[in-house]
Amino acid sequence: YQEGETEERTKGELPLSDWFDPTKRPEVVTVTRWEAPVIWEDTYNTAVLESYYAKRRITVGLTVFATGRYIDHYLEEFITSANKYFMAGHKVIFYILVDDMSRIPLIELGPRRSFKVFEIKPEKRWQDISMMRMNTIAEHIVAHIQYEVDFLFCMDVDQVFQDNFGVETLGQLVAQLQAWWYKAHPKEFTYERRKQSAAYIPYGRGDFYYHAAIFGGTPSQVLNLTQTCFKGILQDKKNNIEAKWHDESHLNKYFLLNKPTKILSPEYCWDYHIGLSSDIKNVKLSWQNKAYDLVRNN
Ligand code: 2GW
Ligand code: MN
Repeated sequence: YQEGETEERTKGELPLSDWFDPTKRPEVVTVTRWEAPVIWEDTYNTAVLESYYAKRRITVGLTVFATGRYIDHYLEEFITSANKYFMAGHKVIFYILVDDMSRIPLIELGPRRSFKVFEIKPEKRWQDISMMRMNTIAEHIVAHIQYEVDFLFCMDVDQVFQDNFGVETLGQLVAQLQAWWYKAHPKEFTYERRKQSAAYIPYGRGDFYYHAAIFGGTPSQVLNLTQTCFKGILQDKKNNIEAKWHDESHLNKYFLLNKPTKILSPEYCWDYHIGLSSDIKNVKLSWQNKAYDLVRNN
């Protein structure tokens, strides 16, 4: 395989130096080897970004899946907090995918926010629930999302927004650093290490351990990502192998070969169980407690 930079990385974007200052956080990695920004609190200028995006009248999409008990456990808090903190002031469309329409909570959204609900068929295994999202997202991008939004994020439902998750996160292809691994050495990353899997990454390779709980970009970039990951998932099924962390393993392989044009610091998806860290200055979204006893029955 060949690693390459994602094409058109800065097409139509505000020049990085106008709003991003990597020297503001010298204690953490703020620029990758391939010169993509890693967005940390204090590195970005919100005023400059907001005036740029106000003129462009952007719409941002956000997909979220909830099946089974995840509807009652997590969906309401996720949407309620996103309503408040996700792209505040900008037009947002929530794409909510559930296996039971009748259990959608009643949610009042603020101005410039709307939602579309879709029914998906329940999968028997939780691994398949997680992995099938790649296919469902791709299908919805092709069918309608590509005509409806300028940027799209795809997120896990078991998390809650705590503060502004704003336009500084927008880009062609956006990846999230996994909070537990952002300081680890690549040889420790829990990538898929078996050659038989499409998600295989050999020891000695890999840049970061990315979290599948948040990824995004333009609809065309997210389409390519989700289609490619799903192809890998299907190939693995044919070969009777399942990657260690399911869709997340395939996502990490994708981002190895297609470098993200922007990376979000763990402040954008923090797990408070890690404990206090001086690197984490402003938590924008935090993991919810896992109700394993309730939800993981296999
Ligand atoms: C998942 C695991 C065990 C039992 C149930 C489920 C489950 C997941 C479910 O019953 N219903 C449901 O809608 N989901 C969706 O799949 C939901 O959107 C959830 O956020 C997502 C991923 O499952 P989750 O959040 O329980 O898995 P995590 O937090 O351990 O996720 C990481 O690893 C996953 C693969 O194992 C995914 O890559 C995920 O994106 C990662 O954050
Ligand atoms: Mn999750």
